[in-house]
Amino acid sequence: MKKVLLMLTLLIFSAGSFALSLQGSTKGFPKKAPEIKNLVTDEGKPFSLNDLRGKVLIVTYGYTQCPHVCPTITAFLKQIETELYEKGYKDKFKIIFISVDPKDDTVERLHKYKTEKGFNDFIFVTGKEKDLKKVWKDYNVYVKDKGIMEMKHNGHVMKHRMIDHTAKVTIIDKKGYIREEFLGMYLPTDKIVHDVIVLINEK
Ligand SMILES: [Cu+2]
Repeated sequence: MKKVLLMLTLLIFSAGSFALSLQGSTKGFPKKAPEIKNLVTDEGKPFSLNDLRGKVLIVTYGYTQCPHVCPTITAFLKQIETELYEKGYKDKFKIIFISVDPKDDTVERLHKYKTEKGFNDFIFVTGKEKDLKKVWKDYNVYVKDKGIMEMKHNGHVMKHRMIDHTAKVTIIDKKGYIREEFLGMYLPTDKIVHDVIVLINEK
């Protein structure tokens, strides 16, 4: 009897500490992930959060012509993906990249970006401006298109398409609830890997 009680206590304790052990920004969460409508994947298929229910989702926001921020974020995400694959969690999570550039990020451009950069298992998502705007608003992503800007690189003038945008990752659990976010472009890969595993193992 004592043994059973001890086991029960341990179980309850570990279940409790699991829920508390998310390491991102959890303020305002859990929150039902707002519906994402009318968007399309880089394979030209309709994008639906419901189709991904049962997987932990790692969502970021950016554009293919982004000079620094998005390449940094996607490199970290690739590292996270590799670690989770090595730990045997393939098919238990999905990385999603939602465009902040309806003007230039066509389905074709997103697909080319994904395959050229080796992000083959990520889902890139785009759509019409009004539909994307709704998603940015619902997911609290700031987006400001600044057009073409000239920047100097080692004495050369380079033209960049500049869109200011929030750099962050939103983590959605298997039941479709936003649980936490990681802000900034330098993603703490260990923490994200840890948290995704915690959420994969939730009932
Ligand atoms: Cu970017």
